[in-house]
Amino acid sequence: MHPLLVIQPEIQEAIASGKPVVALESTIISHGMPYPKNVETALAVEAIVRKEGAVPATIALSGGKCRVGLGTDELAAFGREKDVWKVSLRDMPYVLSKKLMGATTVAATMRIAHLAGIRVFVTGGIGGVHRGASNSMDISADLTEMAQTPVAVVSAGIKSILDIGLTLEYLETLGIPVVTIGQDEFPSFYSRKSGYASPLRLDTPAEIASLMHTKWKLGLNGSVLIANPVPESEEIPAGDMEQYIDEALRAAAERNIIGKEVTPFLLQYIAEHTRGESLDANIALVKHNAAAGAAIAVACQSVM
Ligand code: PSU
Ligand code: MN
Repeated sequence: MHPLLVIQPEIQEAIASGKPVVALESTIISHGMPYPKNVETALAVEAIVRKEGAVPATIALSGGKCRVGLGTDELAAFGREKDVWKVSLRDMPYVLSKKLMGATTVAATMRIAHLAGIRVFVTGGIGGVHRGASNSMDISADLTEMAQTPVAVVSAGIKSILDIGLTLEYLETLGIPVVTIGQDEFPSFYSRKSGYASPLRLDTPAEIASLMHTKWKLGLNGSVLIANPVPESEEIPAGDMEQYIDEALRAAAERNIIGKEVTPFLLQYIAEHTRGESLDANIALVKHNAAAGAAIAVACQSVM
């Protein structure tokens, strides 16, 4: 085993015997939702993965190790503590060598999942190309990591705090298949609509598992992005969100928020200014993604 990995025994056993395992990120816990709903959601998501027949593996950094699988107390600490680092690839060497607590983004979680031998990863939304990126050059390392690491990512699409059109172009450049489950339009996180057609559509876990298998069999490295539209009953119309997003972007510009602070700032601003409605939608869609990801991990058993 890799010397920087600590894998919980149950997860290690599942990986070794080819049972379905689903990786989960921790930035969404430490920086994506307020306490205590973040911890409740993380535990509920793990339970859903289990119910669907897969083993959950929440990933984070502590004590100089990449932890694959957190105990309940450790998971709660990542939700409660104030000084947890947000760790993308750039930050991994520092946070590990300093033995700090680090919550992993999509990029860092994928890398660790791959080191551990996990093929399916569930999150809420990925990072992407920010609005105004032609000036700021703010493009998430999630995208470049997805270009090289063979772990499928299940999300509810891309939040329109980002430039969805540019992000889809960038994903095309990087050779990342983008598949939406059950509809032709690419979803935008809180909403089932985005105004952009999904590059691909597949309707069943078996078809998605087969596409993943085919990509990797070809020797094409990198991810498959699977977009799972938020359930209709939980969705917030894209038009309603747009005003909050515009406000949040203006506030970020006024306060000169840059770099890794941008995404957490926007997420928190929007959550506060929609009186919790966006948080409820966020929780619902992550749970929905957990079920979809577990079903895909189960389907992968028959094709991999
Ligand atoms: N987008 C969301 N919710 C999130 C994130 C993104 O809708 O919680 C988090 C994920 O952990 C993602 C990270 O990997 O933000 C991207 O940060 P950045 O834009 O700084 O790369
Ligand atoms: Mn960024």
